[in-house]
Amino acid sequence: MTHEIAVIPGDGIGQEVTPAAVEVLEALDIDFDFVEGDAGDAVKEATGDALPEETRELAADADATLFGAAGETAADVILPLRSIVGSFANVRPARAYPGVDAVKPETDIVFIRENTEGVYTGIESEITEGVTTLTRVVTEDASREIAEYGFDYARQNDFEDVTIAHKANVMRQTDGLFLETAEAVAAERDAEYDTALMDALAMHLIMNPDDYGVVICPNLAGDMLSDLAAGLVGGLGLLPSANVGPDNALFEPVHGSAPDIAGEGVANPSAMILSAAMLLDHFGYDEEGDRVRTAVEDVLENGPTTPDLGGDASTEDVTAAVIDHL
Ligand code: GGG
Repeated sequence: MTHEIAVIPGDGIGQEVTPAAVEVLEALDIDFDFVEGDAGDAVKEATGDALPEETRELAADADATLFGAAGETAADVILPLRSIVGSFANVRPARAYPGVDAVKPETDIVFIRENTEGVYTGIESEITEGVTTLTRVVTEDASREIAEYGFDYARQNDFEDVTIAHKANVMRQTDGLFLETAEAVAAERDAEYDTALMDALAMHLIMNPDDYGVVICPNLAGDMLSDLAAGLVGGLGLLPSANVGPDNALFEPVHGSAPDIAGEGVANPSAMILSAAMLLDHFGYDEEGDRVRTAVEDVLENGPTTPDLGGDASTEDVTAAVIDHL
């Protein structure tokens, strides 16, 4: 069976790490048909539209999408793409790997980030000069969907600790609904859990990351806390993610376009290749997904590594080493 994969490198280092992931997938004995689409800052400059209609259609029609990185046009590119594939959950695992100089080597946390609402609705306006507003939307349906996904994910992947992140003492209605709904889901499953105010949680994650397993978060909190956790394990070059919906999915590294190193050929492709491993899991190629993860782990431990991890290897060197290990 052929799987059609939309490949959208996007901006900056997305142009460098996305081909690396495709190369790794091509090295496996699986029938993938890769079709590339354009999106991002340069496309907007050239055409006036950061996400052209043909790219939208490509993602909608494909069996899954590999996305690289969004830059200044993130709100016009990655948010619509996540919606086009119907994703409601953004799964962001933050793991420390042997051989990588991690601040907290005991970290093994999966952020289950609500992917459709919160403050990422794009409902913003300038009501008068110098006064702007943003509408934060939280619904019972979306809160239920993400909480069910999070508790099921924890059970299926043997995580004992589940934490519901919120700020319901301040955002009483919106995060109040998120928290109340997630706690109801836990009660239905007779599942153990903790709740945590997201500001305090940021501190506790740094001090005691081993107290946490699965963290179920509203949208913005999931975006921020997963980046914080990247800092605990060696940087953003190591965090993959899956945007999961009922019928389709999009896989992307947690990092953005990294304009400071874009074009130099030294971006760490690990996060993107690990995102491709999550794509393999999604299609049921568990053994191949594990092989890719093991290959990345071997390379992280034994080199070569890119400058973000203290090495001097290029993106291509690391990709070739991963394929060699496969
Ligand atoms: N590949 C992830 C990416 O491009 N991140 C840039 C960004 O601004 N993302 C916002 C988000 O993840 O919601």
